[in-house]
Formats: sequence, C-alpha cells, structure tokens
Amino acid sequence: MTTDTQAQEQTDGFNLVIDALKLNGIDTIFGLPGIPITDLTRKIQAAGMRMISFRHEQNAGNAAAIAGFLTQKPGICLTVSAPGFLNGLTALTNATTNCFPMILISGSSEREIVDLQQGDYEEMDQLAIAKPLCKAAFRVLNAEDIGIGIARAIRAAVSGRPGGVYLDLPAKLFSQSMDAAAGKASLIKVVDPAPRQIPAPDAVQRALNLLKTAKRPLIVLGKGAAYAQADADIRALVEKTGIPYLPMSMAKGLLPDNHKQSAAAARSYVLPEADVVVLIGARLNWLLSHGKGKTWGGKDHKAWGSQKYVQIDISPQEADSNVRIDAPVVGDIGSCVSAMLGAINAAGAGWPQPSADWLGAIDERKTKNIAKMAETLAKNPSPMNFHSALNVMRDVIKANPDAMLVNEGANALDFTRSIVDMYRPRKRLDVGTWGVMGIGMGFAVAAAVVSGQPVIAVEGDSAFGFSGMEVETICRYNLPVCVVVMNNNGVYKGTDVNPTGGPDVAPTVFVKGARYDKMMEAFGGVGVHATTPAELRKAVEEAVRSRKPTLINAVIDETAGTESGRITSLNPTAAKKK
Ligand code: FYN
Ligand code: ADP
Ligand code: MG
Repeated sequence: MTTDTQAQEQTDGFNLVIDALKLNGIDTIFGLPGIPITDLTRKIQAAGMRMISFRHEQNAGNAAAIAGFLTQKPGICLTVSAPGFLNGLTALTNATTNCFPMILISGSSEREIVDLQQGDYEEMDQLAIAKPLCKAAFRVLNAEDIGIGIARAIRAAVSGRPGGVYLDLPAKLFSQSMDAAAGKASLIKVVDPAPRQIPAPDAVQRALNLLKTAKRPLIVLGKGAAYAQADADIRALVEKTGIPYLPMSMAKGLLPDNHKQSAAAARSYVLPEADVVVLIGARLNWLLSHGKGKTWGGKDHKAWGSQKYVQIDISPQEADSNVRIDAPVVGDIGSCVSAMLGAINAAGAGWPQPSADWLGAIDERKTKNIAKMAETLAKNPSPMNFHSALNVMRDVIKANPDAMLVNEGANALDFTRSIVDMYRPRKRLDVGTWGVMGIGMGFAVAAAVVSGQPVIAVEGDSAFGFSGMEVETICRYNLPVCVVVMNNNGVYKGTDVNPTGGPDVAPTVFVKGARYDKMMEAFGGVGVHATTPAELRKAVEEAVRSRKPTLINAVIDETAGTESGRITSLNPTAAKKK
C-alpha cells in the first residue's frame, strides 16, 4: 500500500540516466562538465559513480573507448553540446574504426529551435552529424524513454562488431519529472548485450580442411582476438597446431612476444611466403598491405594472390574486403576458436604440423633480425637515441608484465612496437587501425582507472602535444601514470630548417630542449629530465614503485628518426617529386 508521499514520489531525467547506467553495471563516466550537463556530472558523483573529468572531450572520449576495449562494457563519454560534442567525435569515430565499444552522450539544444534553425545556444543538429561517423545514434526526448535509449545504446555498442554509439540528450530532458515508480519500471537491464555468435559447423570444417593442406601456414592475431578475452583457447590453438603467428600491435601479449612460435621478427618474410593465412580478429587492411604484394618498404614480394585465407571474424561483411577469403568463419572469436580447437583436439596427434623447412626458414630470419636488433640495442650513444632509450623500457616492461603500456608517435610508436616485448594480453594500447595521434593521455587515464595497474605511456614529443594538458587530470586523480616523452625536438626529428632562412622555424620543429617534465611539476607530479639510459631507468623504476604521476623528459638525439617512422612511403616528400 503506497502512502500519499510514495504515490507522489517523483524522479527526473537526471536520475533516470544515472539509474539506467548503474542498472547496467556502468560505474565510471569520462567527461567534462558544462552546459547543459554540469549538474548531471555532480549527480553522477553523488550517486557513487566515478566521474572522471578531463580538460578536453577528445581525451575523455579516447578514455571511454579504451575502457570499452579493456572491459567489453561500453565506455561512457559525457560532453556538453555542440563544441564539446564535436570534440568527442574524433574519439567516437576512432572507437568505431577500431571496434572499441563506447557511448558518447552529449547534451544538446532543443529540437523545436534547432529544427527551425532559430539560433539556440550552441545550436547544432548533433544526431545528424554523428550518424555517419558511428555504429548507431539515438536521441531521447521524453524521460520515460531514457531506459530504452540507454539500453539500445549499450546493446548497439557491444553486440556484433563493437563500436561507437551516439546518444543525444536535449537539455530539457534532464529536468522532466515523472512518477518514480513508473520511472523505475521504464528502465531496462540489458539481457545478454553481446550474444555469442556460434560459427556454422560446416564453416569450421571448411576452414580446418583448408588448414590441413597448408605447408606454410601463418596465424595473424588482431586486436579483435585481444578484445574477445578468449586468451587460453587462442594460445592453445596456436600451440596445438604449431603454426607460427604474427601479432598485430594491440594483439601483442596474447602469447608472450618471446614465444618460440612468434614470427614478429620475420614479418616481411612470413606474410608473402605463407600459403594459408588464418586471420583471427584482424582486418586485411593497410596494416597488412591489403594482402597484396607490395610491402611498406616498397620491396616487391611475389604476388600474394596464390595465398589462401581463413578469416575468423564477427563481421560477415569483412570477408573479401581486400582479397578472396577461401574459408570465412563468422562468429565471435571465443566461439570460433573453441569450435576449431575441439575438432583439432579430436584429431589428436593426427593434426599435421607445419613443414620443418617453413619453421626453419622463419627461425633463420628471426635469428638474424633479433641479432641485428640486439647489436643496435647494445650501443649507448650520447645523446640517447630511440633504441637506447627503448632498451630501458623493454627491461622495465619485462620486469613489470602487468603494467599497461600506452604508445603513440611515429618513430616512438614503431620502434616501441618492435623493441618492447609484451607478455600479457591487452597491455599494449596504441594508435590502432587509424594511426591517429592524440590517444595517449586519454588511454593512460582510462588504463589506470580501469586496471589499477601502473601505466607507462611512451610518447613521441609531437604525439604528446595533442593531449598533454591532461597531465593535470592525471595529477588531480593521483593516477599511477608515468609519461615518457621521447623528446627529439620535433615531428619525426628536430633538424628541419626553414629554406628561406626567415625567422620562422621549420614547420616540423619544436622549441629546442623543451622541458616537458616541468608540466607535470606544475601540477604537483614528479618531473624528471633524463639524458642517459641510466637516468631514464632510475626514473621509470621509481615511478612504477611509487605509483606517483610522473613525466620523464627523455632527451633523444634530434637527428634520430625518419619521416613517419616505418610508413615513410605514406608521406611523399617533395624531393621525390622532382
Ligand atoms: C619486429 N622486428 C623485429 C622484432 N619485431 N626484429 C627484431 N626483434 C624484434 N622483436 C622486425 C620485423 O621483422 C620487421 O623487419 C621490422 O622489425 C619491423 O617490424 P614491424 O614494425 O612489426 O613491421 P612493419 O613492417 O613496420 O609493419 C608495417 C605496419 C607497421 C604498417 C603494420 O609499420 C605499423 O603498424 N605502423 C603503424 C604506423 C602508424 O600508425 N603510425 C602512426 C602515425 S605516424 P622485416 O621483417 O625485416 O621487415 C605519423 O607519421
Ligand atoms: P588489428 O588492427 O589488430 O588487425 P582490426 O581492428 O583490424 O585489428 O580487426 C579487428 C577485427 O576483429 C574486426 O574485423 C572486428 O570485426 C573483429 N572483432 C572484434 N571483436 C570481435 C569478437 N569478439 N569476435 C570476433 N571478431 C571480433
Ligand atoms: Mg619527435
């Protein structure tokens, strides 16, 4: 029997949004307060959720996106209308491109004014703008529909191929009130938001039949395989078949990078020479030369057309995107790998192992590349170069395999990828499919908040500049983040000059000898200026031990580095045009 008070008890849009998110197990929001969501940020915190407040919405959005990748639950980014929404769009689009589940929730102006273009405060048709850039987009106009709106956004973000979803909440919605009991009844706890997608048995058999014929098989593990959290089965599939594997950057650590079956140090050999390639949560896009003959170094390899492909992916449309896929296996990676493993286990010792010649050829190239790398890493030039600095980071990650490694830049990215081995899944968080700069501090904040582990962010000095103001955020929440800025005075390197001799420095050059460490000190964190590997090692080890927000300004030889790192060919230089 409800009393009059209970009967009159009301709720409102603010509380329904919070209750709907909490009902679905969401406990952390990444965002930035402002009109019309300032009070919502306060209420979120008052409701016992974490409201991590950033300095720029792009960084909050990147944090939400990588939180989604790490947890398989949609990361939530909350922004103000118009400019805040636009600032979040790059992250929403990057999330969709990378298959990270996130929801961008933005306050917006009133429909009746926007649709008549009558000039509202921050007037913008945000829903229309977001739609082409994300997986799904919804708007809620009535408080009783908030439950449905949040449920649809959650399901859209994590079901099938994960991605970014936009949820538009006009300002008037928050103050709408309704009967509390009816409000509670309108909320939806989403049942099985990311249903397993079981592969067809005949598709699994077709893939296994093809794999049985392979003499030079190769497995390529992509970030989809890391996201799937099917780590034991993936490792078992690799080890039971004896097939060499190539991890894409964010799949590093699914098996330890020093695993005997890793072909990472023979990449340019195995990709064109394999006769059957098994793609597991990896798209055959620019990062894999679209499965075509040219490699990034421009070295022509024999046409890959003779290769056969197995593609394990949750997206049925991904097959044939670049080359013919002979055996598509459509489903979630966990279910697909488990089904294949079951059949392989049933075959027992009868499952054919790769040819000794193939494994021998790979080992020969690995040994040569690893020896060449070791020789370079052993040098201790002054000033430091990328290799001597990253040799320290390699040791630190080996000693702290649970630490999270965030990485962006050009040379800072490419050298870190091949020098710093990873030992555990979902520990390396980098620029991913799009190669965009600016993910660093957003990823670092989320990695620390989600994992509780120490975070080491190895940043190009240019890359750091895109999100560097968030060092204040890192200090404000006292996060165990150690930023290592690889400071070579510029984009790619710091040696370009203005050909006119005029007063402006070259467009790729920064302030010489910049002291990024002072930025961290400005907000109470630890700043270290490191000019030698020994100083760098001491500072990083202390940062990991102390868990204090730290920025290490690692002075790198400004002549070190190449234009765009390993993808120089994508940045045509004028010289070549002459
Ligand atoms: C790799 N290699 C190694 C090792 N790991 N040698 C020794 N030891 C180890 N551990 C070798 C590997 O076999 C290659 O040599 C070479 O090092 C490079 O390996 P990598 O980096 O894995 O391969 P590659 O050819 O660079 O891969 C192409 C690529 C990659 C496009 C996938 O460059 C990439 O992911 N780039 C991202 C670029 C990006 O997004 N940049 C951000 C914006 S940059 P060989 O086999 O002898 O060739 C803005 O300017
Ligand atoms: P990488 O850059 O590491 O190669 P990509 O982002 O190119 O990885 O590819 C990821 C692929 O994984 C996408 O095609 C996506 O559809 C797929 N994917 C993501 N999550 C899953 C999952 N849980 N099950 C199956 N496929 C998945
Ligand atoms: Mg630089």
